[in-house]
Amino acid sequence: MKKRISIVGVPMDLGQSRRGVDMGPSAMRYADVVERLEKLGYEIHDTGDIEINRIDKEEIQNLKFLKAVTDGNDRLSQAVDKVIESGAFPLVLGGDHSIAIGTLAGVSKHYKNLGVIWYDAHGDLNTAETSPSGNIHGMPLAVSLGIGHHTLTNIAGYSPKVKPENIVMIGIRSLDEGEKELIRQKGIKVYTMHEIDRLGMATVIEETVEYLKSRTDGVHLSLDMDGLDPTDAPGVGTPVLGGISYRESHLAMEILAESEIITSAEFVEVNPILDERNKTAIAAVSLMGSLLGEKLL
Ligand code: 4U7
Ligand code: MN
Ligand code: MN
Ligand code: MN
Repeated sequence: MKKRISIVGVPMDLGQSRRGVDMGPSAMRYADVVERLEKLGYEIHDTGDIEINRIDKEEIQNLKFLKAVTDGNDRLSQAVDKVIESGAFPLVLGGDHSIAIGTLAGVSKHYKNLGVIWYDAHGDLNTAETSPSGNIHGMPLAVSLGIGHHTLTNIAGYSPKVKPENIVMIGIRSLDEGEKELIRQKGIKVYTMHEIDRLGMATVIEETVEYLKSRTDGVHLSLDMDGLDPTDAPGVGTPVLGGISYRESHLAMEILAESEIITSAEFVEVNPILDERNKTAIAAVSLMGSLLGEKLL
């Protein structure tokens, strides 16, 4: 039987303050995600988009749009849960990174020891107390560790979703003070840009695979397109100079494909309004191709 992939679109833009990232799923579909993955021999089921409530501005305790973000993630977690139960590989298209809360809530139910690769310029380890912005897209990894507002941590009815020792962060170059503290306190494994420059991406990913293989029974890839350098991925809301190149990212995806450890993935923060001729969506789809086995020859 053909291997199956189910695509779940999440037009979420309320986890941050720059409108347009809700059009990310459309931009990646326009960049031929379905056709590209079908060419690799997969059976693709595009399940469409999760409903996100368009509500007025709402801020509770430095958590912007808490209710709408919670509701959307609740629906997303159920959709992802269903995909895994159907036996397909969940491929989630964002939307801002607050959607990792729902994706991980749906995925981690199915694994005792879920591994997470967090590919991002940022740590996304803030809480309402440490966040300088109140934007929930800066909090999903903390929430998944069980740290944060209870409506977010309790999505799907259990917490935490991930253990700190099962996380590897890659591409990090912008951390707030509270995030640095949490990383040290929890002993989370991090490859900042410094380590990527020193070791090279091949070694970073090989070490990551080695580390996660032995301790996890599934690995989720959460890929924030701002992990890439803004020259290669300009269509993101919070760009940070000095990022991972397009080529290094492809190499990373190719090594992950060979490793066969990835059991679910999400590609987030594509904002077509800020993009240049859909460049960031095209890059994202190209990375999905490599992650799922596309070869140059
Ligand atoms: B993204 C930030 F302060 N840390 O919390 C915050 F720098 O999902 C940015 O990685 C968060 O894009 C970026 O607002 C969240 C800020
Ligand atoms: Mn289930
Ligand atoms: Mn992020
Ligand atoms: Mn980011």
